Amino acid sequence: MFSNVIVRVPGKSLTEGISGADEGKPNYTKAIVQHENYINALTKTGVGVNVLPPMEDFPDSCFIEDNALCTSKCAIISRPGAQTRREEVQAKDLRPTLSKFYDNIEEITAPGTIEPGDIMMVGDHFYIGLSARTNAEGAHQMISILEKYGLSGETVEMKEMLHLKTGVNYLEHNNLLVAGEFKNDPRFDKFNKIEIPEDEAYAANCIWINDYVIVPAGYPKVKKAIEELGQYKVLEVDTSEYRKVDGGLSCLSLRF
Ligand code: CIR
Repeated sequence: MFSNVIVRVPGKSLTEGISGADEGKPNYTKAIVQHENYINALTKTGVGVNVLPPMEDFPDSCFIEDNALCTSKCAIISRPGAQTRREEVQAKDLRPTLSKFYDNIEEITAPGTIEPGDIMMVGDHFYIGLSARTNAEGAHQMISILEKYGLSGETVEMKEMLHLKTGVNYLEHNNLLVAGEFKNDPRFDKFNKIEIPEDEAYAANCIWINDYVIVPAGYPKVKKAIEELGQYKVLEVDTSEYRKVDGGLSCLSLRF
């Protein structure tokens, strides 16, 4: 059960965000409308939405998921692996906002790097992808912090995807969306795996919030597969402008 989310409105600089997508630059006006629709969908799930203002100096700062890991016991401020994102976590409003909800705030320190887009929560256990953004030291620090609070973590080797949750996302009720390189990873065999077809790979990044699953608009096979599970109310939000800078639904919020 989540009660709160934190989002950050994108700045005009979103057009300069890091991208490997080769789909052109995001349209800022459209991105703002999509962000409002995202907030409306989150509100519908019953959570309180905390909206932080844009940070023009950081083109990728709307992808606030990568700034902290919010657990049931503590929040951990990250240390992003991407150089242009490293200082995002120094935002004046990040720690004070987390402090409204958490007494315990920890942080990852150099030389560790970690972007929580690489971290998937399954109950009290956290899978941490070792990506180009998250190094072994960052994962090690994160697991030590989690253990201090009675939580646990394990690392996941990965080769192709930007972040772990680019390709694997937990929808509670033992249901796991899996795409690409994670389809055959035996560590996920204990879940009810919903395999994402190659042509809808982007939609592996859906988010579960309470009784709802939010799915990116335009991926009918994935939407149908989730609806057929019969356990969720499904909402669609168009994220086309965020996809152009490799971002998806999970990246746009902290949920706790
Ligand atoms: C980046 O490359 O960092 C951004 N353009 C996209 C971040 C996506 N975040 C996520 O998957 N958690």
